[in-house]
Amino acid sequence: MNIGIVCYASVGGSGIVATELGKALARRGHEVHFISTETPYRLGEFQAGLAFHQVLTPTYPLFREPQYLLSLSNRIVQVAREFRLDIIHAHYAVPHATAAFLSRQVLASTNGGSAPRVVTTLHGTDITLVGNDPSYSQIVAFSIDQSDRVTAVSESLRESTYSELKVRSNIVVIPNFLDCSIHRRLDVPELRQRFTGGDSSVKIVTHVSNFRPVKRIEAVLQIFDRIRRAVPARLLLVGDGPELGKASRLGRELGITHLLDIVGAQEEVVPLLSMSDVFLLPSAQESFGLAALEAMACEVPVVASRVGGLPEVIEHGVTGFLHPHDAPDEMAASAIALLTAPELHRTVAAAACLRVRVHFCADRVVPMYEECYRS
Ligand code: GMT
Repeated sequence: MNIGIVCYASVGGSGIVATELGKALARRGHEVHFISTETPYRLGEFQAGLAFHQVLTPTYPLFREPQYLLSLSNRIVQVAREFRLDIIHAHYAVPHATAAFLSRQVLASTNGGSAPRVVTTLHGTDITLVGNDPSYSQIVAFSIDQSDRVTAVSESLRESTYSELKVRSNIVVIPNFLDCSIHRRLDVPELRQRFTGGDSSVKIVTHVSNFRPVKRIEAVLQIFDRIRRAVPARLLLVGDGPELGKASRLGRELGITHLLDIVGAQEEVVPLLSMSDVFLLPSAQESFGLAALEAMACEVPVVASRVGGLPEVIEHGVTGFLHPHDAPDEMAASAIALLTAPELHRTVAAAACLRVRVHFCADRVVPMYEECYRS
């Protein structure tokens, strides 16, 4: 099939999932055309069957507002015509489902009613934080309902879409996934030594995100502050975003700056996760929690909030620990238990990794998208 994947290129779960899906589909013999403002993050080396088409949004002094929806829709029309797309797959509803709908209308009107089919995948904040804002909600709900197929990355997100946007479409849950040949724990003794100074008693507590308010960076620091009082530990912060400055400021206020390793946005997270002992994800909302899945695949137990789709990824007490998002004491207690009881750590790490391999690898999940396209 010829598939156009519309996604955000910036660092974030929806773009990563869209990129991994495109790469996997190309390996399975499909022709995939990414349509985005920049080469998608994590696209990596050239791969046969993959092409990238840039969306350029011209500016004009009369407009204060960039016309992204129009330039994107126009680009989809061009790519669909030139490469005879069968499917336009919009990742993240805002405004990609609307752009896909608009371009399908244009294509159908100039081709005797025939046009590619539109699939929209809902990722989370496109519904729970942005899409349900009264400034957008009517158009977002309409555009989702105009899609030929709609998928959501968790049951929780499916339910929120029905309850918050009153969408009528049948939403199919297709969970997020990883390329499990890449997402596996590596042996990285030298890297670990760089961060621990060679002291084997020092534990590495890690958080990876795009540092938005929804990730609750203050909670990451508060939980770590409790952990380091009980166990020698360092906090590794990976990623970038508007709240990263807050991490440094809170670190200073808590007097733990010397225990922080802030490495910014990194394309290769597997080596960093492979040297980690515990992963913290105290988000206020998380439709799925791809970062948690990546940690679990690298045998790092996750301590996270019991919100959104995280309970569909982590079974409390078996493959990680879940607590109310505003319970730093409970989260710290679980992390300390993991860091001080090697047998518990081994059992949870192994169960987490097994859960990823059984349920969340590309070989299991990508055929679900193919089935969706075929239908
Ligand atoms: O979490 C973010 O801020 C980024 C956002 C995105 O669109 O990239 O992530 C959402 O989609 C991911 C991929 O499906 C999910 O794993 C994240 O849980 C979800 N984030 C939230 O729901 C807050």
